[in-house]
Amino acid sequence: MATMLEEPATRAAVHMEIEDGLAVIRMNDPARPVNVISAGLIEEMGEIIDRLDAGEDGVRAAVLISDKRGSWIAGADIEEFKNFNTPADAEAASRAGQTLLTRLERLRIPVVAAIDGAALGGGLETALACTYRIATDSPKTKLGLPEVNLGIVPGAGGTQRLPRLVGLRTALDLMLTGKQLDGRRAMKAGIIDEVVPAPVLLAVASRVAMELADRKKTPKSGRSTGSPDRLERLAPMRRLIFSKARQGVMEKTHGLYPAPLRLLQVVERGLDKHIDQGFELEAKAFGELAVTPEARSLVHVFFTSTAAKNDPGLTSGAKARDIDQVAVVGAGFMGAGIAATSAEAGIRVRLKDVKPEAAAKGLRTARESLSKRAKRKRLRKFEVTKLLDRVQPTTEYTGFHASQMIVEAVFEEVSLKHRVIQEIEAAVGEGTVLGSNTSTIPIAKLAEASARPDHVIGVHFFSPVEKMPLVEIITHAGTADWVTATTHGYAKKIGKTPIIVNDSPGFYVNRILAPYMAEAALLLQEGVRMEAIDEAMTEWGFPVGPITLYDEVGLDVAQKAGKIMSEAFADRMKPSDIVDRLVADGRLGRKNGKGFYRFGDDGKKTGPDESVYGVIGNPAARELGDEELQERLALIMVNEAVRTLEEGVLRSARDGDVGAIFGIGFPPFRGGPFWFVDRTGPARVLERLRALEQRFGARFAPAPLLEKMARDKTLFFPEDA
Ligand code: 3H9
Repeated sequence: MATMLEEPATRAAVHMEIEDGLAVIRMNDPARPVNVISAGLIEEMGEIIDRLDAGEDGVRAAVLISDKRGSWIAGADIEEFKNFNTPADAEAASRAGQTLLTRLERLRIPVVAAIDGAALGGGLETALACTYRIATDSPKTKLGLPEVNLGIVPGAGGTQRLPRLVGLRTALDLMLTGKQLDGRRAMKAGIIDEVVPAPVLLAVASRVAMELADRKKTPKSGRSTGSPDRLERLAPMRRLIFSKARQGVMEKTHGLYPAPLRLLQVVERGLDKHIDQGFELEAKAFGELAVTPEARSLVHVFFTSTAAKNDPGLTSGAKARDIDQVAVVGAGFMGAGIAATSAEAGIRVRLKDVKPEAAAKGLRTARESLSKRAKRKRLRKFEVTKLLDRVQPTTEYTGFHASQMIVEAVFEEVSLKHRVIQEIEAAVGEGTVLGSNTSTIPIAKLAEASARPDHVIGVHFFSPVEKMPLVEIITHAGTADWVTATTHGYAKKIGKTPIIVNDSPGFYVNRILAPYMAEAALLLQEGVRMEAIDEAMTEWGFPVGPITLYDEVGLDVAQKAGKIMSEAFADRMKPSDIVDRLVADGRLGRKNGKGFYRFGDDGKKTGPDESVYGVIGNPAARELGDEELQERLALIMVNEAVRTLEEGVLRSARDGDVGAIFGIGFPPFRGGPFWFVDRTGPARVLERLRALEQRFGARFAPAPLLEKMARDKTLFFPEDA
């Protein structure tokens, strides 16, 4: 006989239905867009486990499923991390999670995790405690342990269960990178037992649960990788794996992030012990890490970037228009990247260039990129064909009228862009957004050529488009709110994190980059070696130093951008003539294999090109400590960021942190320039800038807003103080 046991209405995050010996445990937190493991959910799940433990209604098997489409469990409730005041608070949270999942794992009945949507962090840890795991093939299904990205380690048993299930190398790779796998890749890794289409998930999971109860089936996961690998059980092999992993972490992070190193320690020490002892080590590490400044900054990055993605910050209530087709004008490297990224998100794309060869080349570049992604995602043949067919090349404006959004990515020249805007407008009607992927030209200037200036907006992608997560959306004074909302929606749809800024030279990202790059050139002029400058900044946490960045961006591009910025902000951004001299010497950076550094035939950087010092007329004999280099370079950028907020270029400090981290690689563990000011203290930042101003002049003059904040003792994020 079927029974339906409802939970009290006030506590409806989890409820259980029992029918014919099968319990279906359904999660659906009404207060949240996603299911999270909050203190409340732990309590409710605990009560359900009590009932199952007591053998309620002859339950023989259970299925754990979510009623929220596209979300299984997104992990621990990161909001609750803000309440961790001491390591003991966080350790207690970890222990609560571990205890719940150990109870789930040790139930006498089999439990099948039926996963559709994100199973991340504590979500995947929950699945690991189940007997059998089935995932859907939906693109929303993602499995991973992304805790290191929040400055912590998995705290609900993941550090111990995952290596025991899939082997050391696979587990370390997943936990150190935080990478997220879709159902098929998770099955290949040995995490998932079965992948099914979403509509049949519950039916399959229910059948499997009963088969497991009847011992007609056993879990398969873990086996495909042959794990735990026999070789990995040998002590020398293990030592080698850990030492390589440690080396990799140090190379990547310079030891600036405590979580990955601590993770390696917890896994290594826990592996030889009983799993419960491993849990002890894990809880302690979780507790200590969760209250570090690095973890606090990374949690800030999570919330600010999510908010930037979800909130266009428009007060008018203007609605975004749905986008299913875009047209890209200019099939160069950027245009092809924009086309590929859009197609990957399910959008049809017209990719136009003037000459058929150029359009064909753009198509090839876009398709190569899509094919690589399809391979990584293990798409089936028909899915790949469908994906590639989404990009159509053209030399005409045909088919443009069906696009809701146009992105022009032609050469950075005002007259050319003006002409292209007019041609586009002749081909499309009212209601089509006209976006320009310019990185330097004011959007208001571009709009001058438009018959519908309110439709014109900047949509600034970063290179390579497929990899860089930021899109800077630039509105000019006349941009209509629906245009802003639609562009924001488009950026989000293609998986980017957008920030919306007001039109101004360099917008936000290049504006704060310019004084930083100019300062690096001045340091070279003062005789500091290029590697010393680069190393100082990678040690500070940037992925590459500014001199390497010159080579990557292209010296000619940097020269052009530098001129525009120095014209606009003559008092602060007067560039040294070093870049001019290098360009005159035929050095364009990586693209022609000749820049500050040397490049091998394979395009890899081989070392500093000593002849550069001859070109710039300085023997590079001056030694400055890392601290001085870091202070000059970091503070000049941070100060400029504050100015952009003060001038209204940025709409919020939140966007400023997101833009600097995702657009430039400002060290995430420092939380972005504004978070950095808060953590360092505005008064201290002001004092250091004043000292630099005294030594080096007006380019270090503190932003008036900093002076005000120091005086009034205010912060950018007072709620997180
Ligand atoms: C962990 O699990 C530790 C354990 O090992 C230890 C336990 C003891 N918490 O991104 P979206 C909110 S650490 C709180 O726009 P999507 C988010 O802020 C955790 N809130 O949706 C947003 O709020 P709002 C490890 C969360 O569909 C809303 O949900 N897990 C959480 O584009 C919608 O989010 C992770 O690091 C959370 N865990 O993407 C996963 N997750 O509406 C973090 C989401 O107010 N989450 N919110 O703006 C994600 O990666 C994405 O949110 C997800 C959905 C892929 C799940």
